[in-house]
Amino acid sequence: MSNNPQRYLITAALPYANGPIHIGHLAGCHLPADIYARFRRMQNHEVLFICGTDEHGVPITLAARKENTTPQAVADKYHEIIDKALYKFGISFDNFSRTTSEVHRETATDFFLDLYNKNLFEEKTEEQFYDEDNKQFLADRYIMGTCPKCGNDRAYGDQCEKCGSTLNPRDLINPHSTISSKPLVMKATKHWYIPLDKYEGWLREWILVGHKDDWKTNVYGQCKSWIDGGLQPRAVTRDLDWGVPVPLPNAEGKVLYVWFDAPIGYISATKEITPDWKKFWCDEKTHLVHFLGKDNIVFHCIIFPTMLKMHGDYILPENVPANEFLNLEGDKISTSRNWAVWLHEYLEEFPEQQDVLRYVLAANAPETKDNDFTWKDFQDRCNSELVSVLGNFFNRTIVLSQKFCGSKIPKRHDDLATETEKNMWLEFNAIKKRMEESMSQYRLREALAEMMNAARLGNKYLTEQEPWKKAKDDVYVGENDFEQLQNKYRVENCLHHCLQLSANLAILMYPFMPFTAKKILLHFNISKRANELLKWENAGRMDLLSVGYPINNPVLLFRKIEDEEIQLQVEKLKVSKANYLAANAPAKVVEPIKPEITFDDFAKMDLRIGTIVEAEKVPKADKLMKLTVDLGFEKRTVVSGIALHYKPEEIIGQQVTLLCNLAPRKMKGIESQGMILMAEDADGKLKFMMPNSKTENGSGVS
Ligand code: B3M
Ligand code: ZN
Repeated sequence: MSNNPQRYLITAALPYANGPIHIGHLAGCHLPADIYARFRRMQNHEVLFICGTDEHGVPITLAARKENTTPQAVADKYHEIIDKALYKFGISFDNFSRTTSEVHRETATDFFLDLYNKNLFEEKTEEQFYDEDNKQFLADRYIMGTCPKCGNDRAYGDQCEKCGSTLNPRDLINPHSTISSKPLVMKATKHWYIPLDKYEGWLREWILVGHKDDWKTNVYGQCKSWIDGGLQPRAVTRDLDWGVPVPLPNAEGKVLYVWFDAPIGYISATKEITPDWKKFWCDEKTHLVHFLGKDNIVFHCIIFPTMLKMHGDYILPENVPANEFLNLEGDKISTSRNWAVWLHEYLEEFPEQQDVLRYVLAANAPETKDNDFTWKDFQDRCNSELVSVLGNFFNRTIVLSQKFCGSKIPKRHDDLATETEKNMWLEFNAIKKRMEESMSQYRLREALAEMMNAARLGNKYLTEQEPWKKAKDDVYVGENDFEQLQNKYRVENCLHHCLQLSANLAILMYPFMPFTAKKILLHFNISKRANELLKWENAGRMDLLSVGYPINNPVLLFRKIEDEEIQLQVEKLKVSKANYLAANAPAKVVEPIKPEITFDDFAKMDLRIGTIVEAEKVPKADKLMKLTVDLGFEKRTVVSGIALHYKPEEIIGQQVTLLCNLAPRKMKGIESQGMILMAEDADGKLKFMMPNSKTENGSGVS
């Protein structure tokens, strides 16, 4: 394949610049796209890997409102944070652009005008919600009202976050503006639509027939259900003051819909870095591959391709290997709930550990179904796979080579080689082949698992050969002894193979763990030749390292992740959850104050301090506990509803305030001779009312 170089244009979905980036983004598209791009580059193909931030659309304007600043300032801030984080994770974009760039504005404008001039849009005037106070039409997200499905009175025009229903602003009961809080009026407004319905036949042919076998089932399935559900014309303009302006007269206050301009961002980003951009976008020979998460499938498989088709100058994607979602500790990742692992925070807390996260996310990638990221799994995979398999093989190889071969690449002794070495390399080459196969079908997890199998080959070989034993034997044998030399050569031969295998592993791992691959090359003093060495065609070569070349001191490839580190992360998530719940808790209903009483009424109560001396649960009553309270001068039996809050053994010795002259009452057949005073917490927990220091039993309370 490498002697048949192809051209690849690889894109990863443009993250919205309305917040930082988290592991869901990385696992969903940026990492798989990077793995694929690195792999194709290693095969000597011509590759352009494109991304950037999506800086238009309502989410940015909402963030600006929330942060009390301008949309541009929000975009500037998050563009930088996202760019930096992805760069530090080794995501090897050729251009990480932004949709507020001048080139993009021009490109998107021209694209729109091209379709307009060809008379391909439908123009429709429709009544839409209008905020008279602010003199603007409102995007769905700015409209709030009562959800017709669950009654939540804070549902948005596009979705109810309480019950999860997808809504249309017209579904809401009492729709009002989130900006002015006033009710909305209906007003006519004109928009431009792409007639998706007219392209249905073409889409059916292109996707449902043409890509039946090569698109992933999850992607194909989503497209099929969209097409079968009937396609409707779709507006590509909005009434909004943030975005690429609609380039037509009488279109003030209108911009291109963010999902119209964002994918054009791939074209603009290409234009920005090469004057030869047309060879990527307009030549049928280019393999255009879009990486993204499942919520973006319809835009990349149906809407954008229809736009490209309408335009006519552009190629269509060859594949759209979308991933499903990555959840976090069993829950959907959510920016608003701060239920996420933010990349910039990970980098601070696990410095230099980018490859560990890359490995875990790739090994557990949601390629065919939603998957869960847990910190425990992160730790397990790091410690039992990276440290114990890969790191262990490499470290043993280097340490033994230092010890027995004077820190130089030892000679290979083919005369001493057995079937074992031959089979090991045969298997290595088979692994390489299988990896190529998996990679070209976008089954990256499978390819990564094969890479680990190659490391296991090395471990197995080393363990079987036991070079440390052979080397030891040689101490006891005389200088010119034939056996001694043979053993020395066997050790050299074994370590030679292990060292060559290590360098070969660097090649296989490079798409997945580029930092570690380079660290390996550093040990062999060949970092300068990294680019020339890390070529796919070199994998399987037994002469990557030259005999006699020095080996550097061992540095651990991976370190063990300790329980405490994991604990800390889990705690952090718990805090996020608690904070979110506290901030969003429904306002507590305060019980109205009871009717007034006189002092005499109050004075009728005989309240005394006592100590619980016995406690047991009342059988067949979840809430009740039978207590014996010592009042000093006598003991009382009291039945109290605290069994869900305390265990009997916890409250022996607890001082309490007892209302002693309450008429006795039978509960579950037990006579209760008084009542213990309790306070109820905001979260419903019962607490004992008691003196703030130990007080003699029987003391009165007034
Ligand atoms: N910004 C949605 C997202 O971040 C959107 C992707 C655009 S790709 C052209 O999920
Ligand atoms: Zn609802």
